[in-house]
Amino acid sequence: MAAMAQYRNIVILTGAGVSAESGIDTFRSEGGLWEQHRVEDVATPEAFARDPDLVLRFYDMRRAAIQTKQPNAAHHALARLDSTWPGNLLIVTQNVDDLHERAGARRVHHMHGEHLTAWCTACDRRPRWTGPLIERPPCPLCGASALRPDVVWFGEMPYGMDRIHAALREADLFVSIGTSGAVYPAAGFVRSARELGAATLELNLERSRGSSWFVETRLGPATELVPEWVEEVLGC
Ligand code: BV8
Repeated sequence: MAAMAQYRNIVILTGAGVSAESGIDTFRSEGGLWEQHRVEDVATPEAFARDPDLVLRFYDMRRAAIQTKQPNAAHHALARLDSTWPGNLLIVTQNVDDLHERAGARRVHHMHGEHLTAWCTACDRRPRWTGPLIERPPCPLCGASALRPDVVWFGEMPYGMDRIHAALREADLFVSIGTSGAVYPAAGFVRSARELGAATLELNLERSRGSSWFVETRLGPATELVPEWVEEVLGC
């Protein structure tokens, strides 16, 4: 791949692998979240309708857990890139944790939602929320007991697809970090980026399902690969 410094508009897609070394479970790995819970039992609107307590407990557990974790060197390197990159840059994350922001990144878009906001289905607003939802607490904005996790469940439309597609149209470099390429539409972004003429780079522990769409793949832990790559891009 050509020298990194020549690129101007970068889209970075991150997945669970970028937070793995912060101690947050990934989904599909040994003992990952989807090994402990069936997706259709905890991460679909049907599951929430069928057994809301099971779903609320699942997200209460994860919401509490991420608040005990810290950003790692990969999050910090991306925050440094975000704060110094003169061109367009968007970190599109599939993660619902807040480690990118806690590392200082600002140009971050959570396409699958966030643990630390709740969605009030009565007033359709999203108040910041750090506590449990199992007791059906009232919405702090409208008082209704209609709060649900502010995450995109399977079968639901991801957030801000227009913003993502606009960034992909501008991008001359698409970088994917710590994702298995198993979940759509995120797994299809590399193909769109490639077809739109962008260079494509994958940084992952193992080849993802969409690996063949990447011009370059670098294998290893995010806390090593990402700081190295950011050094290259910033040329210093
Ligand atoms: C939708 C929030 C309509 C909740 C999540 C096309 C084909 C087939 C199926 C579909 C399709 N289109 C839609 C579907 C259905 C479905 C889907 O993709 N199903 C899959 C399972 C086949 N998609 C949907 O339902 C989506 N909605 O399609 O709406 C629509 C239609 C048209 C256009 C737009 C919309 C909604 C999907 C979102 C679901 N919500 N999360 C929650 O978190 O609980 S998905 C959730 O799982 C994550 O957000 C993430 O997206 C996904 C997990 O994937 P990864 O992050 O990649 O994690 P994983 O564990 O799999 O892999 C980790 C990787 O990291 C591995 O590769 C590993 O090697 C690497 N790694 C590990 N450690 C490290 C590391 N790398 C570096 N360093 C390390 N240390």
